[in-house]
Amino acid sequence: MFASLTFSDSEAANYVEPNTGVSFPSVLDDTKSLLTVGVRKKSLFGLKNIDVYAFGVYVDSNDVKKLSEKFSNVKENKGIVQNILEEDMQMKVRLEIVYGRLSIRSVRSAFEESVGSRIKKFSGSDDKELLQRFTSVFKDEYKIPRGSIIDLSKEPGFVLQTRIDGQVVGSIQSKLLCQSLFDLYIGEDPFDKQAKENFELGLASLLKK
Ligand code: DAO
Ligand code: DAO
Repeated sequence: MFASLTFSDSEAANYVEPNTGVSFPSVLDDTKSLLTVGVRKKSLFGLKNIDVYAFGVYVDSNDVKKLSEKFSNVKENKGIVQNILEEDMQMKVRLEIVYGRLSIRSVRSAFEESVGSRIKKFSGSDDKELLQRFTSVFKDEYKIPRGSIIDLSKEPGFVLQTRIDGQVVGSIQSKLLCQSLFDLYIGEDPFDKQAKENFELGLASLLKK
């Protein structure tokens, strides 16, 4: 599926996101498989698009096996993707920052806009309390220079856990927040359309196994 599969040693394979050159391990936490990579862009002053971060989306292979039984009758991949956003299955999106001048303030306001719009879409109303519960983990003293790695993982029971460079900075139990966050990458109107298509293809082939 990816043009640039490289093997750094006999075990570990990495996928390189071609626009940014960022590489992602094909397996994380022993059981999570990389299904797609992509780029989050943002337009600055309506003038130019900057690459903010590269991302990789992982699904837990054991959870996918369970799903394949549940969805054995669903023929269309699209339906499955919408369904897995609502399932209690482990997933992870890893972000690697490529924009060198990211401030916590801009992360907070981008998050309120992107995740906020999804919360509204799924729940029909603004949930300022939920957004603030999440953005309160974005402490002003955190630094996220180019190369920082942010892992957002959906843990059992719809717990969204955030890690910066491996360190846990917050965990929030909310199905709505989990669904809204992953919708940005694999939902109806994703940041990177090609990445979403590759996710669907990857998931379909995992489900056939
Ligand atoms: O410097 O004001 C600026 C422009 C920054 C654009 C910020 C986009 C933030 C996107 C979310 C990043 C999440 C880690
Ligand atoms: O790209 O709009 C977006 C959504 C990105 C979600 C980013 C969450 C970042 C959490 C960590 C912040 C660290 C200060």
